[in-house]
Amino acid sequence: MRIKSFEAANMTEAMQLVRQQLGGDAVILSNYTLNGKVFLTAGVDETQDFDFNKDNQIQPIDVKAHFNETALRDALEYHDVLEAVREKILANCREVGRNNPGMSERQVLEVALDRQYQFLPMLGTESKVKMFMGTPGSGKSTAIAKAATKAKLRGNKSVIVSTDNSKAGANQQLEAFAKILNVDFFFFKEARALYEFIRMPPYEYDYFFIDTPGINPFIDREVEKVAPFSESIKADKVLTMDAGRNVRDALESADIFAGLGATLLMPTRLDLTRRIGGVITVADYCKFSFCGASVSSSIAAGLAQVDSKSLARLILA
Ligand SMILES: Nc1nc2c(ncn2[C@@H]2O[C@H](COP(=O)(O)OP(=O)(O)OP(=O)(O)O)[C@@H](O)[C@H]2O)c(=O)[nH]1
Ligand SMILES: [Mg+2]
Repeated sequence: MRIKSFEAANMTEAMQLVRQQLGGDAVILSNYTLNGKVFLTAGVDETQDFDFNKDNQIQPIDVKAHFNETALRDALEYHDVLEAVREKILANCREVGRNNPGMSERQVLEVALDRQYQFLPMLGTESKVKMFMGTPGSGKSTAIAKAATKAKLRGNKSVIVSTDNSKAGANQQLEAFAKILNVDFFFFKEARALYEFIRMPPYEYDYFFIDTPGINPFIDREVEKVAPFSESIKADKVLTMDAGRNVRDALESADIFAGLGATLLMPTRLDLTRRIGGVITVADYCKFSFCGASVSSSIAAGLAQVDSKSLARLILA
């Protein structure tokens, strides 16, 4: 086993270094972003898999004897999961398969995904303040409408807040929706006003759903439209991401939203998507927890829950 740490300007560059120095089989062990730089630790297993027996002696294990890795590898390749993440999932699968020789590929994958990813219900995340961010048209407002509907159905009181003053009529859709749902609606142009509103006690709302302008994360001045709002408050920050985006674009884009504070991932347009490699890769690299998914443009359809079972089903479909 060789382990090496890398420092690079961005994730793409870091991945190039990993490939150059450790080869295509390298697995990412950890990564984080600090002051805009990516720090990443990767490793490569050049011999065999090992397991520790009771006597703490190392014994080689014939991993192929236990389950059919090829089927899982083929599925992950079909979905275009980035190599390093694919290998990490397969390594987890091997270990699960080793410990549970009777398990099917699907069961092995489910357990492996459960180890590798975190899954939270949309309304059950840590903070009652939920801020949605993403590229234009990625489904932020639709997701808010769906979440607010669910909250309403559960008897919770929520408020919808827009901070989107970047395009004409941006708020009309959400405001009209809030009216239909009989939910309070506010619009704040300035981060300061949002901050004052959120911190104003006593909280009479069970949930605050905050919409932000859709931005191109590759343009700094667009990022600056969301940054002050994100920095001004503590919230669960949700990245809505079109599930069908190609994996490398998705990763570079998501990395910037992670820099803006996003820790939760909500894949959208799953109904229009066959290959979810972007989603799987992004969640692993950026250490996002899944918090539901959008599988329809219809608000009545609500948000779908994402867990290891549904993710495994999508991968093996
Ligand atoms: N098929 C499908 N359409 C969706 C889904 N989510 C959103 N849409 C549609 O995608 C379009 C954009 O959705 P919005 O919710 O307005 O996206 P947004 O991120 O708020 O867009 P901006 O505010 O313009 O940045 C709308 O036509 C939605 O109906 C989904 O899961 N599936
Ligand atoms: Mg919107």
